[in-house]
Amino acid sequence: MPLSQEATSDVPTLPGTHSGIPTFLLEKARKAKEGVFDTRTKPTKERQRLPVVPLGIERDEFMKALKELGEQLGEEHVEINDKPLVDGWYMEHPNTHDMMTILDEEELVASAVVYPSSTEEVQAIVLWANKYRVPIFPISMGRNLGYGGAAPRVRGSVTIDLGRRMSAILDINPEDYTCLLEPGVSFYALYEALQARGYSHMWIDTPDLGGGSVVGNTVDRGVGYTPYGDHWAAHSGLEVVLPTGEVIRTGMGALPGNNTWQTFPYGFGPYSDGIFSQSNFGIVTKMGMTLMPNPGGYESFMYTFPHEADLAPLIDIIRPLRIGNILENVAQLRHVTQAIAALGQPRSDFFPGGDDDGGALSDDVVHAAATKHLAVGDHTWAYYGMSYGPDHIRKHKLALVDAEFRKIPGAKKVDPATLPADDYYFARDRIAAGIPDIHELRWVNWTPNGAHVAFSPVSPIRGTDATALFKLGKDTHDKYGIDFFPAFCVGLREMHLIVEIVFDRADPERRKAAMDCLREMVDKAARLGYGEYRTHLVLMDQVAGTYSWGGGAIMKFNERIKDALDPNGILAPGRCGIWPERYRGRGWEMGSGEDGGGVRGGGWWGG
Ligand code: EUG
Repeated sequence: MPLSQEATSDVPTLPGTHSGIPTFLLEKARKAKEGVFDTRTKPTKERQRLPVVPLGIERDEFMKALKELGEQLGEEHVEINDKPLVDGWYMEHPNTHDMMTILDEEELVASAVVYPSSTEEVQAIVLWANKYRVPIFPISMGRNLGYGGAAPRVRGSVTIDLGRRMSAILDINPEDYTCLLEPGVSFYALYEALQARGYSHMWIDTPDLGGGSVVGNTVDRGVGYTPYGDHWAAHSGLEVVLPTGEVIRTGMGALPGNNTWQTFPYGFGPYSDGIFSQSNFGIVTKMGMTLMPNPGGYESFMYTFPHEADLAPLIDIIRPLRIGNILENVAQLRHVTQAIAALGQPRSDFFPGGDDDGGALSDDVVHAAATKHLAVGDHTWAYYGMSYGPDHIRKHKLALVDAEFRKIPGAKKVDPATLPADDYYFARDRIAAGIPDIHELRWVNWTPNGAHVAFSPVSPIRGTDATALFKLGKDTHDKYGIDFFPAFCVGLREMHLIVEIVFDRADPERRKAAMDCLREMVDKAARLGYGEYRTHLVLMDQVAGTYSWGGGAIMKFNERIKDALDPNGILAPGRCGIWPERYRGRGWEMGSGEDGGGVRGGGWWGG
């Protein structure tokens, strides 16, 4: 089979494109790309597609409307999605659909993509959408992988790709330790800008992969791994285009001539920012972000623990240390199965004789593989943390941690000098120091055409909760023959359990298994009182439905806000389970059902 162009092009770099890789990661990114295309069997369809048209508008009228928009923005900034859907890979990702689709890839596609260059142009697009009643779906960069990527929730929406032409770092303030960003600034780009300006006294906070938009990740309430890991808590000030076209600035941004927009997040009166996170109430065009002072030294540490049952006592040891800030960062406690997957080899490599029985890897196979392939050796849990500050301060904190962690029999502190230079440990080390990486991607090679989708419940930092969620996840994965990759990310008083299901997106049966497994976990977790902190497009209705206290009081409240702010229901209908009035009760919701949650209904409205 000849290699497609997507497989042979070089990895795009910064600053050549706003979404490129920094030069210091280029070699690593090239290797990652090789791994992705080595395990890809899914062909790219060659044929031209008839563009999808959003429901409720005739094809001709829609084409005319797009032409009108092109006259306003410049024709080249309005692209009709009539080309074959190209999945690309992480660094060359599509903005027309979810490259990690869990439904048929044609289900959640855009009809067109538009590229505004300014807040004023975003306003113009919003007014246009109201005029023609066209659903629009804003993305910052579209790298929300595991949660839907760039795909719109309503098929045929017009995607607003904010990032491509709005990727300016509007300000970096070296005295206040703040910055002001447009949606197209990635964690990679922000990191590079600080280095280029010689601002080594300021750190960013980055998620596991650095290619996402800082604005997009933050408004989706994403997480990183320094003490500033709660991105939403670290932001200060938004500029938002409302669904009817007005622009507001939140917090101190409402006061003309202020110099506190990025230093005091609240301003005066109701704190509005919250309703623009995980919502469809507005389009964020600028966001202030705080930066962490370089702590003057840092030191990663890694401990391994031998048994699955160590989880509960370990979590109970972690809780007071974390709340007391002796454990200072959002650390990860990862299961050994994921460590094996993070080697970057396909799972078939770990079966003796390549013999895949169709089920999840057994504990025996996992531990044999760990013994043979992991530099840290066999274990069940690995804790990756970081201590900050000068030597004498770290020494004190690390001694406290060491004494506590060693209460678990068989606990081992890993000596980094024993690890090869490309060990996963060093990626965690960089990330916890605010240096973005691309290492995490390796486990997508676990299956051919590897895609991932997340199950992300939150709980207090308690052994009983960790055990309950672990068991729920493990049992459900076993039932569907899916390997279980749990990682606990420990915030200040809660933890996010992150379970990424890796599946072959070219195989409808494996997609359905992943989908069924997810739906079952969401329901089971809700019955135990656990909810997800964030979710994939196709799970949003279900997850929103679990937040049902008071007869669904919170959703009724959200719907009132939605209807007040977006009377024509044009902005990201269905995002986070919030449907505007004219969509409600017409079969747009996706829930657990016979079809495993495909797009059902999509009811036409007359008039
Ligand atoms: C990860 C972490 C997340 C998330 C999705 C993926 C990392 C996987 C803490 O939040 O939402 C290793």
